[in-house]
Amino acid sequence: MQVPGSTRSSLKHDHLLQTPDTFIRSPLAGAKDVEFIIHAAPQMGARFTQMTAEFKAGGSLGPAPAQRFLYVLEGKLELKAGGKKYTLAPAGFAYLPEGIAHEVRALKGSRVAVIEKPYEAAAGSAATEMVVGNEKDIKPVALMGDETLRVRSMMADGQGYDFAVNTMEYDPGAQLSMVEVHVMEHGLLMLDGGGIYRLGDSWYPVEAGDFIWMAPYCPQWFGALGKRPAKYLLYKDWRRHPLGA
Ligand code: UGY
Ligand code: MN
Repeated sequence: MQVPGSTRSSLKHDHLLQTPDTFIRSPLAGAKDVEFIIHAAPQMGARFTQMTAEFKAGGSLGPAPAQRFLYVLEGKLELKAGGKKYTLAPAGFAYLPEGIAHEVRALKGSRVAVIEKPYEAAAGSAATEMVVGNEKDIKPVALMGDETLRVRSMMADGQGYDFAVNTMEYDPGAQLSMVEVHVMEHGLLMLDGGGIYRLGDSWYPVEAGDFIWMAPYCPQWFGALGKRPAKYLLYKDWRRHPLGA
């Protein structure tokens, strides 16, 4: 039982650990029958938004204010875009370039990770295109040759794309081989299992359902604990010069 007034959630200048006991749900203009847990937003220093959208059956999203990425955690979505209709089951995902007309409707009660980022055009790079798929169909790549740590990249490859969304799956006992310190920021949703996350100079036990935001240059490391693989969904901005040139 949780001691009243206590939580694992922690906000520091370069990171946020947000655990489900602290989630607050709110509606957003444009969406119908959907409640949003707004995990990361410019209000806390992020340059993107990450939310969990909880749909009632028939619920729908409003227009996107930026590029939009959807990853289905539970349930089933219907996506209409580019004159086509898609059904997204759990682990189904879609990338929608900024400005593309689309409709998103839940075919049953659903939970969906929604990431939105203003597009940063780069001179000489082609416009981005919509991507729709299922993470289960993506071949994993061993991180730095480590077969116990598997990465699946969902976004298309190419200079036009200014962010990535990957899943990272760790066998029990697997760990990042180094403490990373980098210019990219991260939004991270724990999907399965658990372990210890180092963020800055703090070490946190984390488990499925937790959200983490890491600011640029936040020192970060993860080691998986327990008897089942740990898995998380990871956003990062990349491929753009820090000066915006
Ligand atoms: O891609 C990444 O930067 C990743 N290895 N970071 C992380 O898992 N915290
Ligand atoms: Mn990283």
